[in-house]
Amino acid sequence: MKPFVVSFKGREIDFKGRRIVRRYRDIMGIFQAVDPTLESENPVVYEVFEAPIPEAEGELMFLVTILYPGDVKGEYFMTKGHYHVVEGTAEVYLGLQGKGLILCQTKEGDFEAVEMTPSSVVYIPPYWAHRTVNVSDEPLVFFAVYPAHAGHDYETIEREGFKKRVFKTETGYVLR
Ligand code: PAN
Ligand code: ZN
Repeated sequence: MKPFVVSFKGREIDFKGRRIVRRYRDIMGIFQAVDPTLESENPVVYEVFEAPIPEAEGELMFLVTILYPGDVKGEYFMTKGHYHVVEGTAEVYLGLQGKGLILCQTKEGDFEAVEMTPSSVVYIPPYWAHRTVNVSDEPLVFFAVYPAHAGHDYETIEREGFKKRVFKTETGYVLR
């Protein structure tokens, strides 16, 4: 592979790699309630634009996620969330637009939630599962980079969930 550069502006992102689109019906099981209107409209909840990097040790994968604003009966739109399969791998998120909350937890039961706004850099250490929640009313856009061989374990989170969920209130968000 040779050095390369990609750039993007707003939502016109072409990182030349995979584009992953998650619609409501693909991920509705992660939310506490079911919303029949969303079920019939089936909107895009988030999309991921990856760079064409091989999933090999030594490589760094990078991507941009756009998580749209919205909620399911008060529970904010969020990503599925995962542990890395190679658990000793960290990740860095850089906020570009909107306001997010990154829920992090370990298999030992530790839990942390950190806010991400434009220009803030979030460090997710090895062994911490992570899920992103859009707590704003605009698209949450962020850049991520992690060891390309890390892999994604979604099953553990599907089975066990995160310790807390994030709901909309009149004054902001609340964790329950
Ligand atoms: C992120 C996430 C991305 C989508 O790039 O993969 O935001 O979230 P889910 O993978 O949980 O659906 C990341 O943490 N990659 O390792
Ligand atoms: Zn990750």
